Amino acid sequence: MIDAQALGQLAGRLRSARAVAAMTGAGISAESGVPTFRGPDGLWRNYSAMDLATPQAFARDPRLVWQWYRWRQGIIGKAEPNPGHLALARLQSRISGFTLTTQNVDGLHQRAGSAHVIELHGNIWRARCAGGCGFVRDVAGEPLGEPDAVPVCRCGALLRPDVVWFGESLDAARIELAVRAARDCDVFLAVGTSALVHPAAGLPLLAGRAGALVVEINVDETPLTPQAGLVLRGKAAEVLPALELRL
Ligand code: BJW
Ligand code: ZN
Repeated sequence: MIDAQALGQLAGRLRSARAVAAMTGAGISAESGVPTFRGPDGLWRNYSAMDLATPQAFARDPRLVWQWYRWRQGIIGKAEPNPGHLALARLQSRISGFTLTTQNVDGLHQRAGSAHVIELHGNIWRARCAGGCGFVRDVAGEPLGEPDAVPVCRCGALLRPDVVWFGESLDAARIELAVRAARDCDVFLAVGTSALVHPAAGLPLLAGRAGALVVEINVDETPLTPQAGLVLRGKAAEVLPALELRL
């Protein structure tokens, strides 16, 4: 049962807000059938982050890394945006100064109609040169050679998924935009994220310190919970459409 009082309170704050920032994590895509990372059914239960999501892992075994990303592309390719993605896209058109930042690489926000999405951790539908020549290729719906092969850049170096792995810096322009949105907002919505991975996990804290109401929408408690001014326990795909109805 969604907390109706908290929902009403939040709707009121959103109506009077000058700027709103939302940041999503894997939890918003759970209802679309995309696995999250942490938790009982999370990817890190069966796969080691250090073997798959670090530059060292790619240097050691690029084939294994590509197999894992192709497997995830297969799941994401069949997934559809859910009512949570759709509600966020509509919130953007109804609320002025709405900025959406996501840690997800699945592209489901854009498919739901959200515009100017700040993708902090990249996008699984792009590949880029691992050798640093700057080449980036859209790989949506495109077989990258043999299923088990490692795709090669036109410069001869290997291509890699255009995502941000542990130990890698986030794109400076994107994190700068996300920081600005967090600092400038009146309400910050943290949706479906474990709030463990930095620097993304620091954004709601930044917003809170700058005076924003920080709202957590999540099925479970996270390290952010004690810092949140308002907590809506529940599935993003249910809470966000319910919130939209109250606006
Ligand atoms: C639902 C739901 C439903 C379920 N409805 N909710 C400061 C302090 C400590 C460490 C560091 C620090 N600064 C940097 C670091 C190191 C590291 C880090 O943060 N480590 C921590 C884990 C300790 N960060 C980095 O390395 C970053 N780089 C960086 O900072 O560079 C400079 C630097 C380097 C080294 C040292 C210091 C500085 C890069 C991080 C890159 C993260 N990459 C990944 C993979 C991306 C590509 C891919 O997808 O393959 O990004 S890891 C993975 O975690 C992925 C996610 O975007 C990210 C966050 O996960 P998310 O989205 O929160 O998902 P889950 O699964 O964790 O949580 C799901 C949540 O949903 C849960 O809470 C559920 O309850 C909830 N949920 N169903 C609502 N239906
Ligand atoms: Zn190249």
